[in-house]
Amino acid sequence: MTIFSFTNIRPPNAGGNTVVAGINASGDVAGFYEQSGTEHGFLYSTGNFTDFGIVGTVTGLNDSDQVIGINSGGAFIYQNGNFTYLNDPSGSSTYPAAINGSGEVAGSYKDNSGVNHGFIYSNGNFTNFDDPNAGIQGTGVAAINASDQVVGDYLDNSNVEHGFIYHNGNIIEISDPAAGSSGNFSGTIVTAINSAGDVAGFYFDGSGVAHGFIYHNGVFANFSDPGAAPNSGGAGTFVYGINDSDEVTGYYNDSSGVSHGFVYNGGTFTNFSEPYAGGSPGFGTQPTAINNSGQVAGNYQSAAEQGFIATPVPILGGSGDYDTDGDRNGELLWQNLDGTVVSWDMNGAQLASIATLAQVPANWQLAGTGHFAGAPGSSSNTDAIFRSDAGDFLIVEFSGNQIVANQMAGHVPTNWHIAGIGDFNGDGKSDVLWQSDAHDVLITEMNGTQVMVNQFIGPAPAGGQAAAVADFNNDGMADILFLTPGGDLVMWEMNGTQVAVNQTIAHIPSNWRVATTGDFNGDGNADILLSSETGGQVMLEMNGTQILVNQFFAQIPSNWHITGTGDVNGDGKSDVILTSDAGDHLAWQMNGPQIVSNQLIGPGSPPSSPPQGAQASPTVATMNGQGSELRGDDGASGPAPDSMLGVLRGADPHALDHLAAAFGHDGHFLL
Ligand SMILES: [Ca+2]
Ligand SMILES: [Ca+2]
Ligand SMILES: [Ca+2]
Ligand SMILES: [Ca+2]
Repeated sequence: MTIFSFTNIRPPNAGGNTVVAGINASGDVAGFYEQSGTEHGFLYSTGNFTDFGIVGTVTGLNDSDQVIGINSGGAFIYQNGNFTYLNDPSGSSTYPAAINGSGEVAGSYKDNSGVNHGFIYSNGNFTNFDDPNAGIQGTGVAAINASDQVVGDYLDNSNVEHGFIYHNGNIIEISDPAAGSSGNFSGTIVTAINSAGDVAGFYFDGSGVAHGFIYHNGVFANFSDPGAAPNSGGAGTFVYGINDSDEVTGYYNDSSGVSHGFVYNGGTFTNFSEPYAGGSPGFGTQPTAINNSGQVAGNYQSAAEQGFIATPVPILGGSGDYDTDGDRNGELLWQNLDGTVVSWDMNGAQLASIATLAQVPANWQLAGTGHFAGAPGSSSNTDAIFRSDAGDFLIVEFSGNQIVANQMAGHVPTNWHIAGIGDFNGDGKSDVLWQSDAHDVLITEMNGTQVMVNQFIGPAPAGGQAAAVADFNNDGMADILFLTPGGDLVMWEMNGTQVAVNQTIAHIPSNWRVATTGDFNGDGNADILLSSETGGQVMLEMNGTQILVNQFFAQIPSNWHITGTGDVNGDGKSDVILTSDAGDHLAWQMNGPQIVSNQLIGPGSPPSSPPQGAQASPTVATMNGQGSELRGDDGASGPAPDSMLGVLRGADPHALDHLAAAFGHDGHFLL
């Protein structure tokens, strides 16, 4: 199980669909986007886009940022502003499918009869090849690895797909023995090969349902995503990428026909959806490639088709008091990618120390923090809850940096997910909120590590998703915030397992989501932080179901993400933790919707230079006026002014009109 953060790939001039073709070892991606009826190629690298003009298509890139595609000159390799053309002299319509680290390109061309043939291009020379079993459409090519092994597929004379590996004049046929051999969806399709020569792809069974496979030395390992609802031919599990650790990526179709991404690694699936992906049948989230860092690139459906990078990130379990220095600052509890669980002792943005608390197996995941053993302020430290891929959950109680209890608490089927931690019945001890894939809601009332009551509550409102658990009315009992597919924010004020108040509090546009909650103004009522697909940040200060303040307060670059909250300076107001794709962390010390300090988290004194890629967004400038002020530098003391994030400060706390004007909405940002 992996947690991903998502970077939206949206070139500045994109006016329609954006398609991502591949990702390299550095996390750079290449693709093309629509602008005024034409398609432009782009390379995205560490937050910056390079546009290389009108293209027919872009199909891939290598670790040296050589990009391949087709433009008016034919097939090309683009690098650093220069085009090299590689049109196979044996035919026409040269299609470059993939490029390896040596700059060798594999692809196909058409002969005078329109039949496809494979080629390898290396330093100006072409080697052409065919699979001898290919039918009248010829040989198609998908990928090439560092050893010049090329994979592809062909239709035989019975219109059944087969894959192959071509290397040095030899062909190995790849036909999964479980594949069907008749019908519209039949046979084996090869899509990827890694540096060890392991091949990935998918096959259609006798019913036309797709399943994934990895092929290694003549042996097929087949797999199907458990979320796939293969109730018809042409649906199922589709594989498009493999890395050198044999992690594969692709997508599956759910029972509604909507696509979701997965990474499959040694028998374990991590399923995911880009957070802003729409839910129309036929699309959704569709990965296309995975690099050796486990970063996945692909496309998702929003207002138009968009690209994404999914980057594996450490899990922020939450904020609490794990230390013994008594400074009352909320330390941060993380599960790192290597499974170590660490506590960061915070002093504002300064990282005073790191304590390693535990090492958990790869199939266990930090799912949140709470006070299972007792109320905060007593002798009890904050506790943590972990969930396994098999559905078990356990509670870990801390005293200082020592684990004093480590207790298996129960088992809940894996189609149920921990949606939040909070004290629903006000006994001072945390409880657990669960939500199922079918959108049902369950509360487990806990007494320390003991399950007291498993109470089925019922379906979430309007098929919604629990977005947060927090005490919005400061009555000591946790409440639940849902976001429905239609964009309604619905609050359940809870009294134990009873829904005391069930109220729609706002309607938000389809490209906004709940990022996190916290008490940002310190009045005891939890507040809501909303984020947009394009990096806008809005704070809703709450009093129960009432929105007291609704304010746009920041715009962040696409490669920075809100990770969670914690009170890092101990002033009783929640602060916001952000993480970049490069793994840097930033703390926003908050006073309501105002960012009073904006600094990289690190040991020692905070750095004086702003983080790379974090800068004022030009789109925010259009929001000036009507009592709002675009701040360059707020003049606050300290070396890292707010200028790096272009914070908008509004005199009018109800920034509804400014929001509507800024985003071109119809004034219905929040109703
Ligand atoms: Ca409780
Ligand atoms: Ca409450
Ligand atoms: Ca508050
Ligand atoms: Ca604070």
